[in-house]
Amino acid sequence: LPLETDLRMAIDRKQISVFYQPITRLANNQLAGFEALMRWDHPTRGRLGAEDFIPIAEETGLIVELGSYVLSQALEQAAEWHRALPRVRDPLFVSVNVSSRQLFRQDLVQEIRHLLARETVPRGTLRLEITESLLMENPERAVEMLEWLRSFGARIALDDFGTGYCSLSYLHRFPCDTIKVDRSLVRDGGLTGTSPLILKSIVALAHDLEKEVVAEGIETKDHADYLRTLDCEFGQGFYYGEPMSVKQVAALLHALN
Ligand code: G
Ligand code: G
Ligand code: MN
Ligand code: NA
Repeated sequence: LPLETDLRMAIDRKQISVFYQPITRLANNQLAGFEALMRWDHPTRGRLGAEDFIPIAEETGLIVELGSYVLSQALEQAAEWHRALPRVRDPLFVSVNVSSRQLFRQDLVQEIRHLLARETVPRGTLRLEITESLLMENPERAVEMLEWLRSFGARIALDDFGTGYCSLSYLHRFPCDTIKVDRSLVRDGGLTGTSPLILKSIVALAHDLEKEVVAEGIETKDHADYLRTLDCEFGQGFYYGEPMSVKQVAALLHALN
């Protein structure tokens, strides 16, 4: 497995980087935070997206080390953004994907507690994105972990919501603050068909349960406008911005100042 061998050395060789995709508050079109997304600049294969190597990283357990790296980078960046931006606006949050190999390790809780103590960021800065399939691997343990993580000030986002097989029951079962509606549902939003109704129902249900909603895959102004009419809090997608490097984020924040 050559890719696996390469991946073992990728962090030390500084080939792994974290990109950040903007998440926008729909009500005022203001930048609200970013999702951290791993990238691998492979020496011969070029830049690889997460889907090209996360599965290998999960199989081999390397995801634990990679995940720790992303978490520490993301929090370091968030602290940097807070220093860079004036205090008049809400602090930007950073949303980090977590795999099951990470979540079900005893020391993830300690790790996050230490990171939150090291970087002085406001409560709620760190959001952890967790998929429902991950939660279903061990629901009792997942609930326990999520409660610990929240007690340290991390927020929990249910990722890829609407793609699982019995999504709605999870909203009651798992402690979470935010729901990220999968882009497959947003794609047809505002157009004809059943998707707009499903979107509308998901947002309404989330709000009844006092959870915020991020709509993913916002690619057009129509998508954004439709989600805004539903009072969906946040939008993420190519319409607002692609995942960008640390440098690009810095330039973006500089332009906001
Ligand atoms: O941006 P991209 O197409 O590469 O992301 C594809 C998927 O890979 C994302 O939906 C996300 O679930 C996963 N992913 C991206 N970055 C990370 C990461 O840092 N950790 C984990 N566990 N998954 C990630
Ligand atoms: O699964 P996760 O939701 O964490 O996914 C983030 C992935 O979605 C990344 O791979 C990112 O590149 C991709 N993505 C982000 N915005 C858009 C978009 O507007 N359209 C499409 N097709 N993909 C997007
Ligand atoms: Mn995600
Ligand atoms: Na998602």
